[in-house]
Amino acid sequence: ERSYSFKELEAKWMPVWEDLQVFKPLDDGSKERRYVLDMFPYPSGDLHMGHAEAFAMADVVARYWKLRGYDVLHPIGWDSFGLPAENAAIKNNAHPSEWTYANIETQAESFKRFAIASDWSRRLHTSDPEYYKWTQWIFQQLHKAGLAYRKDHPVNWCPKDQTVLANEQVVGGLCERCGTEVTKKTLNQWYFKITEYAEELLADMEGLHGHWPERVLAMQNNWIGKSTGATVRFQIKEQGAQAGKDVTVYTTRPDTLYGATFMVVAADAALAEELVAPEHAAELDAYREQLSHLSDIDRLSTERKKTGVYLGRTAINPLSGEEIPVWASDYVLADYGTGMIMAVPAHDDRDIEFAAAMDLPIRMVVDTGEEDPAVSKVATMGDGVLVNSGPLNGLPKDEAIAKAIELLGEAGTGEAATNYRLRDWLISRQRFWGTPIPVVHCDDCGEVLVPEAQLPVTLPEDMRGEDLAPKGQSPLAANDDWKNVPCPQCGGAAVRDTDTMDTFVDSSWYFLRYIDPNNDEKIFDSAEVNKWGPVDQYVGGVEHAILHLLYSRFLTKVLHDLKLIDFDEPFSALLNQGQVLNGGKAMSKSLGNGVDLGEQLDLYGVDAIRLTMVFASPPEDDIDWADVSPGASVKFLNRAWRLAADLNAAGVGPDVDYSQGATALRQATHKTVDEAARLLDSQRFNVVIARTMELVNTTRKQIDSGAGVTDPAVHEAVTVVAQLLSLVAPYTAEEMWELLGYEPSVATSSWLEVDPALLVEDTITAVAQVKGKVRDRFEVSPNISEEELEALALASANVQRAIGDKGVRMIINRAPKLINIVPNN
Ligand code: ANZ
Ligand code: ZN
Repeated sequence: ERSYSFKELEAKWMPVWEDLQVFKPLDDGSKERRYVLDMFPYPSGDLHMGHAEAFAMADVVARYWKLRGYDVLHPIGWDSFGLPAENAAIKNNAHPSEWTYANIETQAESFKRFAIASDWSRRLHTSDPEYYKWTQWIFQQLHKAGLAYRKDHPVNWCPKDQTVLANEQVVGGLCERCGTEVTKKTLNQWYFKITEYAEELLADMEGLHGHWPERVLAMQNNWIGKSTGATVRFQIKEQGAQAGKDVTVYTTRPDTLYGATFMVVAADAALAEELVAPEHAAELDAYREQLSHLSDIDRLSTERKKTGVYLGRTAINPLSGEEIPVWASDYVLADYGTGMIMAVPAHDDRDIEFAAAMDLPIRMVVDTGEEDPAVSKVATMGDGVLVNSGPLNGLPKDEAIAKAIELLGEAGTGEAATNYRLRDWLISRQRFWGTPIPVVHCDDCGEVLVPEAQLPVTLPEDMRGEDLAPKGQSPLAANDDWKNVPCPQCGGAAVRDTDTMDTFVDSSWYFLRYIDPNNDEKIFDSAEVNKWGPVDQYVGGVEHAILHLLYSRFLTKVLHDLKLIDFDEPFSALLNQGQVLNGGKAMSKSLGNGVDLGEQLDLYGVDAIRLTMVFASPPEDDIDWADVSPGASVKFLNRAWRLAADLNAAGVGPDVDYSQGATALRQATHKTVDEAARLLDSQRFNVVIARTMELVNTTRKQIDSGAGVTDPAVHEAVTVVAQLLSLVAPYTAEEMWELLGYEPSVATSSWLEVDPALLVEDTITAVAQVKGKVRDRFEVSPNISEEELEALALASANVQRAIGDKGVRMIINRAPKLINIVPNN
């Protein structure tokens, strides 16, 4: 007799699928297209449990849609530029490509073994010149559109990694990668003007509600950080040689103008230097020097004691005419709003701390019913009625805001304004293993784009080991052969830009390239991309809730505006799969609780591991590997497989007439299919597996209870079991499919058409008792006859065992719910 061996099945079916190119889309328009995508992996070592979990979830969607008759695109590739490859190269005196491509091969083999339903012919790697050529092309399109520019800017600098860090890469003042304290350094850097799209990025989230996790939308919303208020111009009082100049502040609370008792300019802003009176200049300089060591996060921390420098100037309040002192401090940021504020200590936390530290006046202008902040030293921020505010007195806060804006407008000293916390995207990196910025700097012509015909600007292949070590500038800057080129415009001596792009640029458009990955004439064929895009279902970790998703949304909008694509949001639906934990904690080297994916696959097989992951919880929840039982999954798969094996042994094939099958089992089968569709559409994958398990049990009972394996309803039920299992356990399902007498592949089979007549009635559970004691249960039709129920009960092995050799004295038949058999004494 045959037995179930996952090892044999894995070896048997993978080559067949590759041969049949099961997951290559038809792409001929004969079927409706669906695009499902996992966030592509970074090639650090082999696949881990987290990859497996994410890819298992996306695969359920891909395989389900295929069964439902869609033409499914589910590509795979690698996000293969980045720092770890460079660090490995420095350590091993190698080129980063060696480590990168070796790891990609390892991962690719693992993905294939893991039976990811991908079209491998579309595979891409962002570090391939064929790919990054188009990343460079995108840079140039942004440049031409005025959306890529350079500026001198104090940037977050990691002194250990010797690189610039984006704000997001500074966590609690420390470098996200190495934990070193971040400092500031002024560099000339490339930026993408994402701020130009702030409003659109915000507004278009409207359409994503219900399709993206709410918390991701909330995080994007906060990151964009829209606020509304007013800009207000104050006049600096004439002093000696210093003429009276205007300064502008941004405030969300123009209603509190009469409570402004001082002004504060960001100490590191150029404006601070402009404003400072000569006798205070030295003090300001010293303060700025200290400041260069602080991160923005520290600066904004409410824990730190407020510090600052009086600039020796006085400003005039445009509404009240009051004269107030001008200070510089680090708690005002140079690059938010206008870099200067009117301080209203009575109603702002940070201002009141500063006022307390510098002994500046506090004046309540909004009466909230709480204690006067001048007394309590606690700012009140709620709604209330205006006091001490001239023409605003008596108005509630909202009306006072409107009135203040109106008065400022009349006086020509201010107007309503909107502000965003979102900053432009700093894309320059002083690292080697990234996409080179396709620009040449010429003394005569300035910034010149490398002509399109000369793209890609490739990375040199002869740099390795120490050549790549960070030295405070890009390693490429030390490579004269690479760097020195004739100016594309005037032919004179010029140098290449030696920075590379943030790897988030590479990953912000890869989903488009998958649609036309081998195009060497264009970034992609727009018509093709419009057929498949946008991605119908994106799957990935919540750690990408902000940056990757925001950058992808931004670039999609830019490409849309450049008329390259006709949609302007990249991902119609997003699923954040949970994490795989062990012992309730994330797996980590330091905790020593890591679970090796390869070992798990060797022990239990791919199908059982995938099944375990999908069955453990709803896809968005974490899984604790300490709580699951892959061994039980193996047993279940064995039981399911056995059904098909039994049918095969009995010679039952798909040619049987299902309409002749036992009604109760047919109802159970059709009900399962009907419910599974709804569950899969709402991503309750774990429940689908529970239902599949129930159908396996019901089918086995039906076989055992009389009609036997030849009942046509059994073949129908097992066909459905194989299809549902194919979503998570493709090897087992494919083998079952063959045992059922079908041609491969189950993945390309069609979803059972539900017969509504079989859905009308639910099955009910009939109980079989022997002498009043429950011995068995069956799922039966509520219309089951007394004879049928009796036959079912007497065929039960459990019932027979209880009767033993005594013979039956009496049967009390209460079909459909109960049958009680009383044996002879
Ligand atoms: C006066 C005022 C009174 C303010 C009050 C608040 C409460 P959001 O919502 O974040 O936009 N601000 C403006 N520019 C700043 C900068 N560069 N650095 C630090 N703080 C700055 O907040 C805007 C508010 O933050 C502004 O409104 C300003 O303080 C402060 F009862 O102005 B407010
Ligand atoms: Zn030139």
